[in-house]
Amino acid sequence: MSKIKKILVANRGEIALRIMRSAHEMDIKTVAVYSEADRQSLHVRYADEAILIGPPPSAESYLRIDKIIAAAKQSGSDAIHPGYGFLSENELFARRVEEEGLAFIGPSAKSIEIMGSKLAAKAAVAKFNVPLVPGTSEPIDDIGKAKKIAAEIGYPILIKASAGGGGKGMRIVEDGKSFEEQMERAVSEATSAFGDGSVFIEKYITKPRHIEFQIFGDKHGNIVHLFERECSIQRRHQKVVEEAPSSVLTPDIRNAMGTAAINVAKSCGYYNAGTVEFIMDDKLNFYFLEMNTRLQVEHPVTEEITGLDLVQLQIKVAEGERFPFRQDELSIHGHALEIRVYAEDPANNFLPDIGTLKTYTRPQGHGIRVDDGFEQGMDIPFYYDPMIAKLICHADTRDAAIRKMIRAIDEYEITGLETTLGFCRFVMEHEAFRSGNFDTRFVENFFKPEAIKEPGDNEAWISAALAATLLNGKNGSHPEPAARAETSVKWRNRRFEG
Ligand code: MV4
Repeated sequence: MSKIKKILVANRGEIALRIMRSAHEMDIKTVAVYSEADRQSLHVRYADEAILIGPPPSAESYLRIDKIIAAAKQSGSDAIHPGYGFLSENELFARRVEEEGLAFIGPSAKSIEIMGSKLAAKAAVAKFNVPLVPGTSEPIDDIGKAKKIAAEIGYPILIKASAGGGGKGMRIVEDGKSFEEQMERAVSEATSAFGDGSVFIEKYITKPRHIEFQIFGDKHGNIVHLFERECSIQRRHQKVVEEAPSSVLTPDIRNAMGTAAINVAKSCGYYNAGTVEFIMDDKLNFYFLEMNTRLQVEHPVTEEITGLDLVQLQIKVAEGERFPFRQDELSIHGHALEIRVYAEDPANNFLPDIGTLKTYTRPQGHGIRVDDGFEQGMDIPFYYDPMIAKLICHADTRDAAIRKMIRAIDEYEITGLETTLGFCRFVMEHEAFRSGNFDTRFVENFFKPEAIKEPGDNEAWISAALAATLLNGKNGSHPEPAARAETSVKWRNRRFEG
């Protein structure tokens, strides 16, 4: 393996920029690929070269292996970074990249393939001392036999599709009465959704926390973990808040989980960055669920607490370098939080609210990081994920990180569309979040759109104007522009209070 000179980034938005920044710091040239919807995007402007690969729909652009390989050849790239989403966990893509003599900045195609199937993953880790949720580890072919196992495990149980993931293809069965019917439905759903009807059953953990471990391997067989991320604050399997470290892990549990995570990675000969996902029950028992064979959206919280640049490490590992640290040289520094700012309307069932960023001003200051792919005046395209930005805060303690996050949310000014900023502020201020005592049902248990008592935009303006008028002691005159703007921002951001 030799030094990489030019990387094609097979992605868009904030993660494409994130990857290119690290590449440039390493004197590596970058090539952007883009769809017709992304002509004006920042990743296109930031790259040394940019190649148009097709119309806006992902299936005709960012998911086209042939076009991306052609762009890599045309530009003389020697490596491809897939980012997250799109082709990042497609083993055919990883294999093709390597067959074309290019470096894939990620794990082997074989690792992706094994971990892409939950049953193959369970089979791989079987001899590696990794705790699994009680259940079956073979595809169910005999419903009668499966029902007996379900009765032994105890209801409720969960039917999962082997080819599923991220919450897709799961079915809860409350008792034996509906077992056969639910099983038939699960198989037929899995067949039509994934083209693979293999399902298995697990005991249903009713109040799980989602805790994942960042692992990193080099191509010389060294694997370390970079501690955990707590991602229990989710909405319909979409993460909303992530943090590191978790406030429930003791050093002993952290060690045990970290060792299990490394064993999962060893079971498939893993190298490069990966994430091992566990669920934890209310008694702090943990179980391996699945492995994500990519750099994750929430990787910045790990970067903040370890001080490492994960993209730089990914590139070095792809170049064949040894991992520069031993496990005992790594430690946790402070506490980091990340919120995902989506162009979605929390008052309206989180419906995407795409449009133009009329004003867009990022928060600043010590311990604040914003990873985004937009500037004021740009449109959030309708074709892709509506995430505007990730806001990351790092401080000495969890409480200080939360306070910093609230300050940053209040100073983040986005107008022109609705965002999840206020919703994230609601989470930050909630007693259950503050105490650290929450699980994956946080949003459904605590968040109700009725909690939003925001006056309509006009009313907010009137209240703001009135307040400013009273403060100024001038009856009927217009408030100063600065006072108006400030008051309206406060209104917008504080609407979830209470
Ligand atoms: C579970 C579970 C309870 N028991 N497995 C959802 C996403 C996928 N990665 C696995 N998931 C779950 N698997 C058993 N045996 C509950 C979930 C689950 C969940 C897990 C992590 C984060 C959020 C979640 C929300 C609902 C259900």
